[in-house]
Formats: sequence, structure tokens, C-alpha cells
Amino acid sequence: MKEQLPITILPVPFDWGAGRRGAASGPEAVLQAGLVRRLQKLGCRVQLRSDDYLPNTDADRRTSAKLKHWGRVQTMNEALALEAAAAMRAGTFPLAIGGDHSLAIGTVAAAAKARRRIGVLWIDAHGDLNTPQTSPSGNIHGMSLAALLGLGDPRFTGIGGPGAKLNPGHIALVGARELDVGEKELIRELGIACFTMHDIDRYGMARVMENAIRVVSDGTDGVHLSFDIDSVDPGEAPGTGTPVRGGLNYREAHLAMEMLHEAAVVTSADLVEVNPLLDNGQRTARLAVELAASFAGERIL
Ligand code: Z70
Ligand code: MN
Ligand code: MN
Ligand code: MN
Repeated sequence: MKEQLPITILPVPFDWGAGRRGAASGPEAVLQAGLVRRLQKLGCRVQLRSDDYLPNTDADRRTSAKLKHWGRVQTMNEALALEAAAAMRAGTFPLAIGGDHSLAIGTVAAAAKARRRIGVLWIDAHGDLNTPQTSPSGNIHGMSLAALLGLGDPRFTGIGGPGAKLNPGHIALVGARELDVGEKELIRELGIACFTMHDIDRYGMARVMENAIRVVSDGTDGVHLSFDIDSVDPGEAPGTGTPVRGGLNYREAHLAMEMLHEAAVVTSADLVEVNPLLDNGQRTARLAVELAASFAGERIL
């Protein structure tokens, strides 16, 4: 992260974009695990936003089989996009704590508006590149990156203004190991840089991150990091809704965060899909705090 900027933490206690409930308690768990103090210890100025910017969507029953709970997901994202934009206008670094990964539609839309050409580093077991037509689940957290590319339903491609927010050539996926058929087609068709677990095994995390950082930072005015905790192996991060075996190990995940700190290109970030209901104690919430600390400059020596 560009370390001189104060950090605005935006809690997003929302999980209607996911197939199971629980990630809405992620922000509380990550804060309880000591996020603010850990960042302050590194010398970061930290503003913790309350979650009162989010409208209550309890009464909103708008849903469909191909876009589950679309009303609530849309309302949350419109509010989050405004809040993230305000944090950037105030000269701070927005760090959204989720919550399910549908929230990236709002944060990236805001970043794209503020920075014009935005690169996106998507660290995730999944591609989140489905459209309502290709999604096997109808869960919107599996469609967020596609929506940001302008693909899918206008209710989501239109958040923060109509049309694509990103250039496919400025996206890098890292940690992918479970891609649906339509997602694979899209990655090939658009030439999106996808560094899978195979690549990480083969070339090592250091080389993968060097390449991924180049893809998202060359020719862009800012970089958004969207980190899904399910990128990490379920042995280290059991507290997440869709665990997939064979993920990043503890050290690979930390190395990625340390390299991002050193590169100093990231201008906004999300940390999503921590589900305390599925956690083994505070294991996953604590991991999230540690990874945020590595990202913010914590070092061994
Ligand atoms: C699947 C779908 C997904 C996160 C699961 C899963 C998507 N590809 N994304 N967990 N973060 O339903 O579209
Ligand atoms: Mn995801
Ligand atoms: Mn995922
Ligand atoms: Mn470029």
C-alpha cells in the first residue's frame, strides 16, 4: 500500500451475495482479532468507519434464481461505492472488510472513478467471473469481477455509473483453483492474466507476484487489491463459505502481502469472505489481521 496514506476501514457486515450466511459477522471478528491496533502499531493512521453508512435491507425481498437477493446486493453496493469514494476524496486508503465478495463491485467502481485506469489484483480460489447466464449458483459473489468488466446484468454493471470499470489487460487473478466453464472461456477470450495454483507450484509465489504486480500496475493510475480469504488453504483459513483444497500456504500468503507492500502500488483494498460461524476459534480472523499487517509493512526484521 502507499504507506503515507491514512487507512479508512470500511466494515461491510453483509453476506447476501454468498450461498451461506455468516460472512456478515466477518468484520466484527476481524476487528475483535485486533486489526486496528495491529495497524496502528506499524505507525499507520487508522480511521474505523462505523457501518451506519449501509442501509438496512431486511425488508428487501427482491430476488431471482439467477441473481439471488439482487435487491439487497445492489443497495449495499451503491452505498459502499459512495462511502469508498468519500474515503478516497478525503485522501485516505479505503480498506473494506467483508462480508462476501459481491462488495468488490462497489469498492472497485469507486476506485475506477477516482483513479481512471485502475488495475485489479484478485487473489481468490475462484474467478468470480460468472454472469447470471453462466453462474451455477445464482450467487452474486461469484459474478463481481465479471460485473466490473461490464458483463452481466445492468443492475450490477451499472453500479457507480454504466459500463466497464476495468480493462481486462489490467487484471491479474492469483490462486485460482476452481473455475466454472464459462469463467474459463471468459479468461481465454479476454486474455485475462490468471496465475493458478499450478503456476504457483511451478514457478513459486515470488515470480508469480512479480508478474501479477506488473500486469496490474503497468499503464494504470492505481491498483485495487481484492483479497478473498478462501485463496488461502482451508487448513489455515477454515472460516470461509466455500473452502477449496490446495490453496496458498501460510508463507505464500504472507509473501504476497509483503511484496505488495514493497511494490507500493496498491491504492485501495478489500479483505473478504471471513465467516466466523465456520471458523475454528479465531484462526481465520487472526490470519486476516496478520495478512493485513504484512500488507501494511510488518516485517520479520
Ligand atoms: C462459484 C459460483 C465463489 C467466492 C465462491 C463460486 C463463487 N464459482 N466466490 N466463493 N468468493 O457460484 O459462481
Ligand atoms: Mn471471491
Ligand atoms: Mn473465493
Ligand atoms: Mn497496460
